[in-house]
Amino acid sequence: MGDQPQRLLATLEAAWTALTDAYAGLPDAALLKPDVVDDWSVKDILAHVTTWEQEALEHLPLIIAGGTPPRYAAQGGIDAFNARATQDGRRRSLAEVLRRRDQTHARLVEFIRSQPAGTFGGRTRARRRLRLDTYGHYPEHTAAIRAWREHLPA
Ligand code: NI
Repeated sequence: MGDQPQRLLATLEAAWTALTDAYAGLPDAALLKPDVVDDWSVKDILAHVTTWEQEALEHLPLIIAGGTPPRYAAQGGIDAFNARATQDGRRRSLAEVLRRRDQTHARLVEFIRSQPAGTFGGRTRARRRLRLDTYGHYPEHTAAIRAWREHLPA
């Protein structure tokens, strides 16, 4: 492992911690409340974030190998993909969503660690895809949870 993954992992973990801090301490019932963003609950958001980490894990090996993953347009577009994934998430219990969150994130970190130095260099397609699916994605949802939480009754 080279030094580049260490900095990348620090960036990833800082964004991840900000996300987990945003809902830390909320009771389970609050995690299930809709309307954090549109009709999504925190649970829906976490399932969504996990879906995109899974997408990164699925497609990064091909991108690293120089290939091009299938476009979401072929599946009806990103919005349709997200809507299907949200429905899938709603069929899972909160406990399962949280377990998948932890397992998927751990797999992602392990995957990054396992790659040779330079794999995620600044201008690589692999870095761009990783950013879009993970530490560039979490903050949008972190901010939404924080804004919602400020208006929760104490
Ligand atoms: Ni999102």
